[in-house]
Amino acid sequence: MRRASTIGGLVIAIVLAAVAAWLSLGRPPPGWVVRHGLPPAGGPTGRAVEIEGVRFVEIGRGFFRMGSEYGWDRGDLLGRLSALAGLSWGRRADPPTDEMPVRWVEIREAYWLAETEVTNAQYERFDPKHERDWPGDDDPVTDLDWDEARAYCDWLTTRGTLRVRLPSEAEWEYACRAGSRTEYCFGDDEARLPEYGWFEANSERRAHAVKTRRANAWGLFDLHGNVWEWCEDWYGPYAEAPRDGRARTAPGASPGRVSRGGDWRRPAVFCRSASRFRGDPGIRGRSLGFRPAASGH
Ligand SMILES: [Ca+2]
Repeated sequence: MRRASTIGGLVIAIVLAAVAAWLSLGRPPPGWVVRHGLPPAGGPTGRAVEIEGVRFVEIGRGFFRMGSEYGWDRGDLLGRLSALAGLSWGRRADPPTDEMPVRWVEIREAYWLAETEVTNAQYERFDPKHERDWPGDDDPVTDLDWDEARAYCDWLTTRGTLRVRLPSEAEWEYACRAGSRTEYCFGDDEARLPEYGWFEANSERRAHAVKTRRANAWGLFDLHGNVWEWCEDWYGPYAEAPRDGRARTAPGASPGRVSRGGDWRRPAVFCRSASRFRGDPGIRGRSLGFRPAASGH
């Protein structure tokens, strides 16, 4: 009898600790809102600009929780609850990944982000000789390394009034999440991913025209899947990454660069909002494209 009540007390304690931890995780660090006067997630400002056929939407400053609490495997409910209470019961997220730990990141400046991946037709205004991997004008352009993607951004800068560049990893995830804290922009249930993205289960082993799946809550397309998207960051653990929305650039550290979002040939888990991929800046491929960001105005 005494044993049963002890176990009951332990379970109640764990549940209470888990609820307290969950509530504290859901809030910004003390003082952030007051100090920065920021909305939790700024979202689109309603302004848009088009440069050489690429439509950019402006995204307001704000802050968000970057990364994943569970990584590649969410574990089971007991594992998640006991982890919050500092115990190791049940099946936990395992192994820890480079998406951890979750941390608050402030996007200090409003910025612009292309609403889709760059398409063949858009890229060919810059380089008409680039050979297409995918036939359609509106299919994403691929087979470009990190420097080539940046060269296109530099060219776009000369064609408008914004300074065009690759997005930082933080800007990318902030936009992908669009205010969500779940594994995908629409929630945790990967059964809904086919509505939002092209990936292994629905792509028929090819990339698809952009903007043919649903937009996220901020009006952005194909962040989950279709093609990976180069970011400006040099790959590294989050412990060394900026928390102000800037890209991590650390010459001499990892030779890898970050790309985000998964692609047409990968399972859903690669397409989660927090999923990161490390690639040498010289790699190219039929599943790797990009989406420019911009500063200015
Ligand atoms: Ca994508």
